[in-house]
Amino acid sequence: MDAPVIDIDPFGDEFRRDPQPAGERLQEAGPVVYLESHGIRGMARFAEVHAVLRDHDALNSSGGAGLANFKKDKPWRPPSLLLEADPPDHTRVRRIVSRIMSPRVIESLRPEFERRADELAARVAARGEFDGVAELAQAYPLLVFPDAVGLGPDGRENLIRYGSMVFNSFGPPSELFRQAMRDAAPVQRWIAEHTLRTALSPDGPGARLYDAADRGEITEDEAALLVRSLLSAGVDTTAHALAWALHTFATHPAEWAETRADPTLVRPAFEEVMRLASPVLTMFRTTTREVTVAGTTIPADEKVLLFIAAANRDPREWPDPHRFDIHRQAAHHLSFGTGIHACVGAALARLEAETLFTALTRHVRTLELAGPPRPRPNNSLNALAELPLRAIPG
Ligand code: OVV
Repeated sequence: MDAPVIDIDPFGDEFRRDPQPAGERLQEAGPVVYLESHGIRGMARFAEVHAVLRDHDALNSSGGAGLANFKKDKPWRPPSLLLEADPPDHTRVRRIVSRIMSPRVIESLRPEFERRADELAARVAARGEFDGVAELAQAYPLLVFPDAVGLGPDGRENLIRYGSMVFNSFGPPSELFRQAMRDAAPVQRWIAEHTLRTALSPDGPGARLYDAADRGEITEDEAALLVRSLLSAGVDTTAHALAWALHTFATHPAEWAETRADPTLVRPAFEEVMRLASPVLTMFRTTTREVTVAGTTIPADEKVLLFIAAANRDPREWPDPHRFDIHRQAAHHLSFGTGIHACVGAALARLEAETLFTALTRHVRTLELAGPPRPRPNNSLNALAELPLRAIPG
């Protein structure tokens, strides 16, 4: 073994409670480490995580984005055509989804998002004390995202349940995964039903994917699986990002005051939140051949764990990395990934954040914690279950 051996368990309670000290230990140990808890390699420095995400030939995705190696272990659901696929298959469908989710298409949603955000921000400001997770961070994506995709109004709570299943599945088949999978059948049935043409309004991205099927660019089954990707990755991730943005502003009153005074700071401040508090903690790639990273050789067909959140705080890349600096050039953080698998919904997530926090600058003068935040344990997400907040309107 030519990589330092580390006893950190990236899916254990201690790491989950506070991933930051572990991230620093991993970075100090070297560019590539061996995690004996799961018999895998890991990387937590920005340069190597960035390079590996871009080297999709040597480190692929069809081996799975979680701990399971799809070449050896049967996946719990048919693999995603986006997340868990490689070129050329990936390239073909990614092009279609990218077009349907293009910045121009997403921008057309702005007026409706602004209206919904304003209503919601006014309502919570008037309430004074509220749970930032349930009443804003989850409520807002659940309000706008299913509409934007073309889903009807019923059963939206299934999206949160399903997100939890998907992101817990990226770790070991632990108690956490078993809990997330308890009573999974009705949730999976709801998701499957809502990926069908008949469940989707004729004017949204869902229907546009079925248009591509009608043109013969993809099959009907592929269209359904691509809608499943939107439903898997589109709600939970954004909800946690918004929750961390609320938490960060609530604990940095000077930055909130500055952002209120100049709402053009909302966008850069959100990028800085994404850097500091990436909802995605870790993601895997699988080596397709023997590969040498920063002088360490990794054999073929090995899982490699990328510590995304740690890389975003690597002092080798970010001066004063733990500081929330809304004037920092933060947009090259890795929370949306990078390379061919970079988040295809990033523009939508950014629009949700921009519209919600711009509305909050109009309705909320001060924001503070009204109690301790409660974490939501998850195998790959940095997630909050509850965020008690107090807002003074203004
Ligand atoms: C990025 C991501 C996370 C979870 C699921 C998927 C994608 C998917 O394509 O299903």
